[in-house]
Amino acid sequence: MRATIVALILALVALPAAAGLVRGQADCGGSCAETVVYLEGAGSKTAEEDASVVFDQKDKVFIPHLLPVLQGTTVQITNGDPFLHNVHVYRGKETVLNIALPFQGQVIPYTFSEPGIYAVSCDAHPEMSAFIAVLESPYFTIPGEDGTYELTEVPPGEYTVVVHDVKKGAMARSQVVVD
Ligand SMILES: [Cu+2]
Repeated sequence: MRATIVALILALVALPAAAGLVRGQADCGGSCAETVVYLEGAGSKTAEEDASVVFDQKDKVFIPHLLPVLQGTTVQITNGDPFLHNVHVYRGKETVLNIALPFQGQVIPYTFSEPGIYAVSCDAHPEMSAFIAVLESPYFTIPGEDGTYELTEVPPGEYTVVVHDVKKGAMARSQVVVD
């Protein structure tokens, strides 16, 4: 696995002018765990109907801690623990979803149609917290721990790169031209 990753990194380094690549360094102010990077100006898109991703709960931790998705994506909210979780999703102070998952292996699909930052908590375990970032752009990623990020297969054009700390609400914007 590690050899594969190294090979991939070498391949990218060997192609510095790869078309459609946006690469940068986010200043996350310590941890990048709550930062998402995405492009504005790529036009608004909605996920295909069959697009789905998993948002799990394991050992009283939401996995992943920050889930970025394209608007219209159906998220499979899953309980990987052998005890009850109650998933409570807020946008601002408004509850958009409040569901109990009492059984291990239980899955409840929910489609996030409205863009925005959603905070997720579990009413049964106050220590659990996570975020779901619902984006209008399909070009997004979570930076590495060192702040580096890459967006690939971006069509040519001029975009705004947004580095968004979803917990602090802080955003940094910069312009980029993709050849
Ligand atoms: Cu819980």
